[in-house]
Amino acid sequence: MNVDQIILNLEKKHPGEKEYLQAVKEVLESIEETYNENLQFKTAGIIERLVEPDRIFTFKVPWTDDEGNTHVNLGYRIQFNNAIGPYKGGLRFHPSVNLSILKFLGFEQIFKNSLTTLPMGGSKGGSDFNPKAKSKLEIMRFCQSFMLELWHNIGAETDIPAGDIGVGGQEIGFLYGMYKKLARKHTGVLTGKGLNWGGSLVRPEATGFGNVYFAKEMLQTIGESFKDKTVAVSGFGNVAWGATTKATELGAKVVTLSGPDGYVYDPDGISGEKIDYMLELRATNNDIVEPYVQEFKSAKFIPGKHPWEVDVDIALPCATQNELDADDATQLVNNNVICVCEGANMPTTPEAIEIFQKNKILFAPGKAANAGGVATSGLEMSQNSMKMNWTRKEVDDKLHQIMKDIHHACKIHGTQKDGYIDYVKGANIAGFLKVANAMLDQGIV
Ligand code: NDP
Ligand code: 2IT
Repeated sequence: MNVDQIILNLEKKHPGEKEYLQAVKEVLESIEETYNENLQFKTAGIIERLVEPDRIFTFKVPWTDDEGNTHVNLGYRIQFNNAIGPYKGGLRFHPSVNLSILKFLGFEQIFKNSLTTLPMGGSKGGSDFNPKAKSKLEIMRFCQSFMLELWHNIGAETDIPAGDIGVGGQEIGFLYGMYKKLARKHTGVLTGKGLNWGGSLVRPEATGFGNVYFAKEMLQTIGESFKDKTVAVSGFGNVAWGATTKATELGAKVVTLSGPDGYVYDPDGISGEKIDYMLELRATNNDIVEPYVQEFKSAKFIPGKHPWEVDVDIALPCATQNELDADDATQLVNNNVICVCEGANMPTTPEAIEIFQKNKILFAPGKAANAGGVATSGLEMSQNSMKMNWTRKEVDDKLHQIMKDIHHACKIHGTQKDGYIDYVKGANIAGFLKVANAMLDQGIV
């Protein structure tokens, strides 16, 4: 395999899809050696078949606002690969959504889902709809219109969507209500459902909890723990909330949160009622984090900046892609950060990853370190199939074990000669091998 040539060809075929090409390049670079060692992969065209989605659905989503005006957004579902299980992945509602972003997320999801040890293929979807400042009824009408198109192409055994940026419990409820009405079936077709109608305990906090469980394993490899460490978290959404909660529970002090407007620095630590307030802040449908400093006087707001300039031991980027660049990485390294563990999908730029790895900082990619969310979605699917509910402890224990297993897989495939664990390589190789071998077994399809 010649990675540069493949990327060049893909660039010609899909010009301008920079996030997608970035994600593909990272995976191909990691697996190149493993791939070349197995001639069967080449003969079966595994790479050529993996980098293109099985199919893409694009559709128009018309909806009316509270004043009666009509709006049209674009809707997408990208079914990438179902070699190891039905397509599975979230829906993102954010004005920045485009094909490149959803293709990068869908591609990453294949390897992430493979790492969870559960039988799930990879997909992603969403819309350029902006849920900010919309009324509940506007969001409901949008979700209903979105599902009116999507429902033909999803199902509990074919493709199971869930949440992502801008899609939380409320949106999953509206989407599910419409699916149920159209399909006349009450099945586990979506995950992240409400507890009263098929949801799983721990799913809301699972991505953040899993992220911290993973970081805990990383820290253990150097004889460290979360106890008494300072932590910078970015974002103030679902993942940031779960990560802040669990890191605090393990004895760390989380000192930052961030939004598109800047970041909040709270040297007293973001714990207890402050974590609850984060949820309130998100629920206001407002996209700024600044109001935190009016509520809690210990904090200050730093406009237009990322939290990576703060002197911390651990960094958990939990907002969005490419939010931590080379300058941020240099700053963190200069401040002697020991561990950077991605809660978001691809928040660290390739140049920043290189800086962390050169400096032998513990660094884990999202496809391993944020897999707790989709893993718990997998556990929700199992409970739906069995028509049973596990207790909070049962789900949390399973999640914890899955994160330990993912860490172990990364260690097996990523440990370098000097003992440093290259988690990027480890995650990509472990995730790839399972999918590639399944594809080999199933012939050219
Ligand atoms: P939320 O919508 O709950 O929160 C997203 C956070 O990121 C918000 O603080 C949001 O601010 C901020 N954000 C979004 N887009 C941008 C942007 N372009 N620039 C700056 N900030 C931005 O989403 P989640 O917490 O669910 O998702 C966060 C990350 O975690 C994403 O990368 C997602 O793909 C990933 N992830 C989520 C999982 C889940 O189960 N929910 C599972 C695994 C990964 P605002 O909305 O105000 O712009
Ligand atoms: O990026 C992700 O893994 C998610 N948004 C969660 C997907 C899911 O199906 O639970």
